[in-house]
Amino acid sequence: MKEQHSPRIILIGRSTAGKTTLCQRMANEELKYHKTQTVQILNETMIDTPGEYLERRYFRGALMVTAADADIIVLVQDATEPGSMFPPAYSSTFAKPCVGVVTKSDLATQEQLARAKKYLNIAGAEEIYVVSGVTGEGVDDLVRRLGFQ
Ligand SMILES: Nc1nc2c(ncn2[C@@H]2O[C@H](COP(=O)(O)OP(=O)(O)OP(=O)(O)O)[C@@H](O)[C@H]2O)c(=O)[nH]1
Ligand SMILES: [Mg+2]
Repeated sequence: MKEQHSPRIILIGRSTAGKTTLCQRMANEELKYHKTQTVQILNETMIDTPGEYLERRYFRGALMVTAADADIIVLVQDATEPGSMFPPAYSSTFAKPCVGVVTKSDLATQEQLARAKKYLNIAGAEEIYVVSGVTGEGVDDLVRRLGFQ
């Protein structure tokens, strides 16, 4: 019989969106900034990707291959970013449940939060969570949804 495991998630979003900070927060690790250079797996459950995987067309194939290992796609959008790298209906390319996460809620205005949610809706996220990796706001709800302890 297959061993029970927490769902494996993959975080996708542009550079500095806050993917690594959120992973560290969800894993209860010390927040330590480092630029993600390559795919990193935390706690055997979180696949953290470099922003370049989304930003550069050349890496999109690698992102699809990496996402094949995941049960849930997590699209990460920085609330303070006045644009989005996610194409419309982006989630449909993965054919997996897709959760949207707006980061940097501690820095954002209501208008910025609403705009970020709209981008994630357009990208096809089925549910959207608003969090701050730095203060931890909203992270507990997300952790429950993702099936972590
Ligand atoms: N205020 C605030 N800062 C944040 C938050 N999340 C991330 N940051 C900051 O934003 C910067 C980038 O965060 P990372 O978590 O490294 O971003 P990333 O998405 O992993 O970026 P890449 O590894 O380059 O793809 C760091 O200086 C973080 O401290 C947040 O929720 N609030
Ligand atoms: Mg990173």
